[in-house]
Amino acid sequence: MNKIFVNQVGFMPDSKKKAVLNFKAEEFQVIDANGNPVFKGEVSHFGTDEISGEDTYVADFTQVTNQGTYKILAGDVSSASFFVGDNAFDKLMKDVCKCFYYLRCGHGMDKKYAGKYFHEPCHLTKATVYGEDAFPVDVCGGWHDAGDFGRYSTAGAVAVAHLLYGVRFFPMLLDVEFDIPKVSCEKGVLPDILAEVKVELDFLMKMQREDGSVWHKVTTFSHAPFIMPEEDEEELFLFNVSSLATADIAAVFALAYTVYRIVDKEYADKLLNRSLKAYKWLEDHSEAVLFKNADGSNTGEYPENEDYSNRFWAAASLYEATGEKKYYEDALKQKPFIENYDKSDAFKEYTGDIFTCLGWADVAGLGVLSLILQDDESELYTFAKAAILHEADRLVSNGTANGFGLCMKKENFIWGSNMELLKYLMVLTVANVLEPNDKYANTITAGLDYLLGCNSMDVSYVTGNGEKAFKNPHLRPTFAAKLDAWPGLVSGGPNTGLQDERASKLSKNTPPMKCYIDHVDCYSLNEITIYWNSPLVFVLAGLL
Ligand code: G3I
Ligand code: 9MR
Ligand code: ZN
Repeated sequence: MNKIFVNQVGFMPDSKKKAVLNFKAEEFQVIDANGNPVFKGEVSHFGTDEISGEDTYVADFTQVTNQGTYKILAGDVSSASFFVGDNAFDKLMKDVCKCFYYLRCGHGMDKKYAGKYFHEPCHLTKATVYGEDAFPVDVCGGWHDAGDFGRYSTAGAVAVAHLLYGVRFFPMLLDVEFDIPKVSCEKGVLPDILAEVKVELDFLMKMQREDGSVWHKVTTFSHAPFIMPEEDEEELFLFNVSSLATADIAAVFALAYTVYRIVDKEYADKLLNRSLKAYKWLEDHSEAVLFKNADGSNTGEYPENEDYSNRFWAAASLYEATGEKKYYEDALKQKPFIENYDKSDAFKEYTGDIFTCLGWADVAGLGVLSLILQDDESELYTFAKAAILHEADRLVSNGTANGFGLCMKKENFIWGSNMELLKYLMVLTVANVLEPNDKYANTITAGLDYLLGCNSMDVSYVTGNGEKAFKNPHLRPTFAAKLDAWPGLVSGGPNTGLQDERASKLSKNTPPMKCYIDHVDCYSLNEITIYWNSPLVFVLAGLL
């Protein structure tokens, strides 16, 4: 079928603007809301590529800069509408942030702010320490991870990190308001983003044991059926501690200290103490303590094969928070372990540069962000900067290999491919801070275009944002309540792995970009999680 794929949300006036056609047209027009043509141009033929399965033609309308709502017409085919203007992403940003509020567990919700999406308090009982004869522990609060009700320490730490690095790199994020209850602090009232992040930080503090180590997760033994969170009354278990979770928490608490110390010294000091406690535990346990699900348990595992990048992130983050040389030296010592761990071509093909990976598993890139913030001209700073710029250049070059200008290769279409994309856009965003360049800005724009509708599925992967936004996330609360999904949720997106039953029925020859179904059953294609929303907040913050 002939189609015009376009970002269905919008464009900043000075950004590059393009639509992609999967058919040959002599000419295309941009028409305004009254149907009047404002621009005419010719398409250029790009051809086929290995990711989209389309013979693509590109329609460039960068010259349209006046504020307004438009569509593209070519022959008798019309695109979805989109907006051009300085505030093109304002609603999107608010929606994406508000989703964290809707994912709150425990007593987190208030009808006044949640409206029809309110759910009763949930997961309130104390959690049993799995396999130990210990008193049950109160770990109430935080955010549900995703479509499931699990709460996982590494996943939570990484989502918080994306948001707080967002604040550190782009302080204007502190001005974004998204209609959540106000929270007071020493200096008055917390900015919304810090009030929301505090919910998860408070929970993560509860996940830390007296000895400084951190439980890997708290979940029921098996995933709940598709019921409301408050109806999920199965026993909660705290599964084993891991050095992965402990290091990630050491890192993210140190980062949080650098943000909260400006508004609430006492809270910030508490975070730093907790970080140091976790770090001390890591020093006393130099062997990795990895994580495997208990036999028969099917909730999220978040497995990692080693903890080098986690320890690197913890050291780099504590260095940036305290300025103490000891942590710098620790990060430096950790670096060769990361470098030497897995250098197979397949791994490189899939990850790019390991030092620019931004979670949930490989987190060295988060350490690199701390080193860049420290900006001390040290060997590690120079290394960090070069890693970001080098990876950004690789991504720019990836973008020349398909008609969509998308910085992804076929290997990147795994479970949560939209996060692979958003992590790449974070790298490009940081590169654009370090050395502003149109090539980075244009690749970021093309990535956002893809996410928001300029893709061969012709779908916006953010609920409620775009005329053809996906509608059926794998998400328990809205399904159980028979409601439309909350606006602002990022779908996991196309995944050639096709790992759930419904997805497995798609042909194995489906092009990567089309390995997607907007169906609630498809957890390997269409779930949502906190750490798929969080990198989008960072990227949008870079455009504020
Ligand atoms: O690391 C390999 C790479 O070497 C290989 O080339 C590539 C292609 O096969 O796969 C990579 O591994 C992938 C891994 O994620 C790392 O990204 C696996 O294929 C993929 O199956 C795995 O998916 C994870 C999924 O859980 C299953 O474990 C997702 O990233 C992760 O986001 C998802 O997390 C779930 C939680 O468990 C439970 N809560 C919901 C959440 C989102 O679906
Ligand atoms: O709903 C679960 C989703 O959050 C997870 O990402 C996914 C993989 O762990 O598992 C989903 O739960 C499914 C379970 O694993 C198997 N039975 C069907 C469940 C979904 O309805
Ligand atoms: Zn809950």
